[in-house]
Amino acid sequence: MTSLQPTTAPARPFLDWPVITDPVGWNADIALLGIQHSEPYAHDPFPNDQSRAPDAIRAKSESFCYNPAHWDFDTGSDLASSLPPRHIDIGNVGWSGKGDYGNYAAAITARVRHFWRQGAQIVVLGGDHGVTIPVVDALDAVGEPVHILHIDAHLDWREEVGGVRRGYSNPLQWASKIKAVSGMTQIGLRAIGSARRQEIEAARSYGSHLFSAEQIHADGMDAVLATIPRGCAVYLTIDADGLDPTEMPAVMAPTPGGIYFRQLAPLLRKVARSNRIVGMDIVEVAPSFDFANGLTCIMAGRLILNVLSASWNQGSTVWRSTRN
Ligand SMILES: [Mn+2]
Repeated sequence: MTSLQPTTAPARPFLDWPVITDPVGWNADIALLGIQHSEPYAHDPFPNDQSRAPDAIRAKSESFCYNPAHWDFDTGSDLASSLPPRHIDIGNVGWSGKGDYGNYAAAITARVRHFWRQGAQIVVLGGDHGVTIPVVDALDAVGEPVHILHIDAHLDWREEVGGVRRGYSNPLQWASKIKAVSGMTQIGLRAIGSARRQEIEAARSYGSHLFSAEQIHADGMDAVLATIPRGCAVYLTIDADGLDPTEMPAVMAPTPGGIYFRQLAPLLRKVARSNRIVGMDIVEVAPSFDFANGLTCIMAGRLILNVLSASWNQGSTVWRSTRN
């Protein structure tokens, strides 16, 4: 078994959370972790822009949560009294790009497994979408079946690209092979990505529920919600390009026609109140393009806070009942 290694302290913490990089102190109800790299494809630069996102999102903390004691109208609560006392920022895990990617990935999986064994909720700041892979590899530690809710313009169902299986085009295909994953809902799909006819057919034959962004604009989120078994544990993976680029412009693949915050935030709060969201990631934020007041990082922060607050505040019992 891999022994837990310390992480690297971020430039500043997420909100005002305690930063604990030493595994000795890793006891938490909520643990936030930056994961900077996935397995790189030969055609991409290393490190990529998304590897800077964990600290770029943290740096906007005051913009997405001016004061945790103040009222949050999104969630009808204040964050400070909603969250359980033990919420920590455990820093970042990075990789030099040299040596064995598998060792780096295994160390991430061990860290996440540690927190899931404690019954904690995990929040991951990516990184590109490949960072989801070592996280979902730890889902066995949740101890019950987990449904994956995926927001993305793209299907991300490639088995391999140029021989690489753990990059940003692979995460949902990878997750579909994991025993603890009991089902999948993928929303926001549109335009053209790495998926071909064979990947669409593979996702459908697996039983993944696919919703294009257009379907959601026409029919709303009720049909999406109906595909998530009530009471089932959920892992949430948000690719920033699933949102409309007018709201999350700083992504590598800006794609018109995306999901809006006003559609996604209420869906996530509903899921968080009826299902235990055991973990979430937000990936593919590209800070170099975040010209408009850091809007993309602010959106990322607001989505996280909507999930955390709805998961833990007084109106919700799914997490508090596991703690009482
Ligand atoms: Mn993706």
